[in-house]
Amino acid sequence: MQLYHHPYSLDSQKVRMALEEKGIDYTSYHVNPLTGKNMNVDFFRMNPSAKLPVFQNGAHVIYRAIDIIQYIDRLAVHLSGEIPPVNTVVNQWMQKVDAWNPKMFTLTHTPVKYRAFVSKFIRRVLIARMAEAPDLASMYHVKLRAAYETDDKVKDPEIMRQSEEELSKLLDDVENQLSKTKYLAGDDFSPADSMFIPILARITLLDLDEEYINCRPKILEYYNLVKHRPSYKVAIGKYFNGWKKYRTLFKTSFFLCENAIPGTVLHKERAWQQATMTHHGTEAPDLTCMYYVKLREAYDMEGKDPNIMK
Ligand SMILES: N[C@@H](CCC(=O)N[C@@H](CS)C(=O)NCC(=O)O)C(=O)O
Repeated sequence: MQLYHHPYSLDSQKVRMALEEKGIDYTSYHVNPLTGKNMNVDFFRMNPSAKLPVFQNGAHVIYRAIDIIQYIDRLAVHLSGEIPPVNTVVNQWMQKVDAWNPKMFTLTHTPVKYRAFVSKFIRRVLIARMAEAPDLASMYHVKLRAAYETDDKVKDPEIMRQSEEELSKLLDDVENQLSKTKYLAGDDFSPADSMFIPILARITLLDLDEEYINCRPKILEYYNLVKHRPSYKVAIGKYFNGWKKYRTLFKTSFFLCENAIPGTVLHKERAWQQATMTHHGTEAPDLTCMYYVKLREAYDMEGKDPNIMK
């Protein structure tokens, strides 16, 4: 079994916690979305959404965190030989937690300068990969368009308000539940907890504990309790406790700075794109014109961004 994931990715953390809780062994592959590694051709070919995590068991590939966790659960039951009834309470909580999308919340609480820098870098990677694998150009194009849409959305104060409101509502429901039970779906730890705890860790990473956690005593107590679990330590604590948080973040910023020095990525990639285009043009002359249309569109989108050439 293989898991493609990254310590930064909240949805990956959910799956990693569930795997640790069940004691399931797997081969781990780190794919850093902040450095555009999820756009690498081999990975993108397997998973054109480029989203993490991806779980593979033989020919079986699963893409959504909730589906992976349900699969792991069934697998663990199968291995232990017992067949407990389907726990609807656990499932309901899993669906509820899954319904909150952390993307806009995270982006709107990330400093603008850093956000713009990463976004520009990712768009350049996308354009370069498009030229590298012209057969995937239209899929890369979908991602590029989505990246521009996200850039627009993130500037909308209403989007920020909405994501904050949805999170507060989820936390209020959890607070209420934790006043009745020790864990989310009862008095035993369940996959619903594996899905929820990374949300608390994200709030901490964004330095928002005061606003969202400390004011909810039951959640605070629960958070302090679950932080002692080995699954939390392996999936989250290991990367984000104290100074390690800065080491994890530093590794990515170092990569981004190295590759963003003017004249390296952009010019090298452009020269290379020309070569690739010529190569593919010769290989499939009937498609040359379409390749150029895709690349031209990508460059046009790039040109529309007032910051991209700075
Ligand atoms: N519905 C998916 C969402 C996965 C997702 O959005 N993953 C983020 C990281 S937590 C990602 O890979 N983003 C990179 C991208 O969209 O290019 C799931 O539950 O697994």
